[in-house]
Amino acid sequence: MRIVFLGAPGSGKGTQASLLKERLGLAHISTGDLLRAQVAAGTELGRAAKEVMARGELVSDAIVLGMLEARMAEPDVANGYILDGYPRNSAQAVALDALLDRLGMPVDRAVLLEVEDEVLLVRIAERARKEGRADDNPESLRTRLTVYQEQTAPVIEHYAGKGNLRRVPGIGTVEDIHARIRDALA
Ligand code: B4P
Repeated sequence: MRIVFLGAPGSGKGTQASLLKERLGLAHISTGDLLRAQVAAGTELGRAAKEVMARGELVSDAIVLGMLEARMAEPDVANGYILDGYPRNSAQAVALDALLDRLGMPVDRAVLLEVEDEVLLVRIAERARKEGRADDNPESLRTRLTVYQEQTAPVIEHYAGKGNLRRVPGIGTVEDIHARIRDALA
């Protein structure tokens, strides 16, 4: 199974993708996690991405695509994948289609986690308290939500047009939402 997860920051993409990876044995590819690993390692790429991420803006398409291409070449991806956090704008959606066509691994399902903004704010505030991520502050979160509305929301139409979009309510317990996702993938 090859899946793309869509949803606003805090909608539970990372949480649900980890659970699906565990249960279905798929590769979980989070561009946010890949970028944070580069920042933590202090690589040239990480240095370029660090401030952009902390502000809540999108890292350049070329950087993220290069990183994704390298990850997609790893052997575990052959069993299926969950893409979490990519694509995040229309240009990335087009680039992803081209990459996956080349690899012969097209997307089977796009899952959109739908959560109201008020709930997102509460979840991110809670994560800020627990984990202290550089972009989990009120100002960056506002930027991330605006970026999501302006740049990422159009990607939903990209997958709706292909007929493989499934909308899943993202409120409730993690297990309840997981069960809804499993139904949506069946
Ligand atoms: P991401 O790492 O993708 O961050 P995110 O959108 O906030 O989602 P995340 O997966 O972390 O949150 P989740 O919903 O799981 O991106 C971070 C930054 O990296 C971006 O702003 C950008 O700068 C850069 N970036 C990443 N990809 C890029 C790309 N393709 N192009 C350019 N730049 C890119 O969870 C949020 C919280 O909610 C968690 O604490 C969780 O415990 C909690 N939660 C989850 N489910 C819950 C539930 N059911 N009930 C209660 N709480 C729940």
